[in-house]
Amino acid sequence: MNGETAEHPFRPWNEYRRYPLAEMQSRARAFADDLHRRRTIRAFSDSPVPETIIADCIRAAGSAPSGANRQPWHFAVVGSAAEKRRIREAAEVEERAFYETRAPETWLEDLAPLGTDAEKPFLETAPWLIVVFAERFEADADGGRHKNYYVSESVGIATGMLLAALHNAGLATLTHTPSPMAFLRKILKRPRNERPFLIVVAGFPATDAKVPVIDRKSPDAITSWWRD
Ligand code: IYR
Repeated sequence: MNGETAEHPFRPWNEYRRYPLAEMQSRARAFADDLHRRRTIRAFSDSPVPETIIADCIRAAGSAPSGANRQPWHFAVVGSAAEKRRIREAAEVEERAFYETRAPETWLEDLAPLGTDAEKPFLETAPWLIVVFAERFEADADGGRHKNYYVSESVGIATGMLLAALHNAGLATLTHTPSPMAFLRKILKRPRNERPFLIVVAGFPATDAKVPVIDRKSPDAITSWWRD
C-alpha cells in the first residue's frame, strides 16, 4: 500500500491540521449550519462581483479529488454581456421545448414547488455564469485519447466544492442545467472532448429575492449507522 518509488515520490502531509475534539465538534456544527443557509435563488442583482473572488472559488473547486487525479474539469467563466445573452437565448429555446412539450406531466408536477418556467433572465442579470465542463478524455498532441476516470463523480465533487466556496464568499448561486446543453460548447468554443456539465449562476441576490418554502430531509432520513 502507498508504495512510493523513485519515479513516484511521496512527501509528508505537512498541511494537515488536527484540532482538539471540542473544536472539531464546533467546527463541524458551524460548517453544517452555514451550509444550511445556502439556498438556490433565481432572482439576481446585476451588482458586479470582483473577478478575483470568482477566481479563488474556482481555485477551491480545483482542489477536488478526481479519478487517478486526472482533474477532468474546465470552468468557463462568463461575464461578458454578449455571451450571457447568447447563452440565455439558446437556453430559453430548449427550456420552452421542455416546458411546452418535452417534460412529462409528473416532472412538471415535481417542479411546481420551485416555481420555474422557461424564462431565464438570471442568465443575463447575474454578473457571472460559471459553465462547468467535464473532460471526457484528454486529447494528446498526436491526436490520441488519454482516458479520464469517474468523470461525472469527479466533476460533481468539484462543482459541490465550487458551490460551497461561492456560498462561503457570500455569493448567491443557482445550478442550472438547460437540456440539451451542447450549445454551450459552441458558444464558449470548447473542444469536443468536453461535455457541458452544468451552469453555476453566481452573484448577489436581488433585494426582493424569495425562496420557495420547501425543506430538507432530516439527518435521520438520510443516514443509516452501523455501530458497536
Ligand atoms: N431545466 C429546466 C427544468 C428544471 C429541472 C429540474 I430536475 C430542476 O430542479 C429545475 C428546473 C429549468 O431550468 O427550468
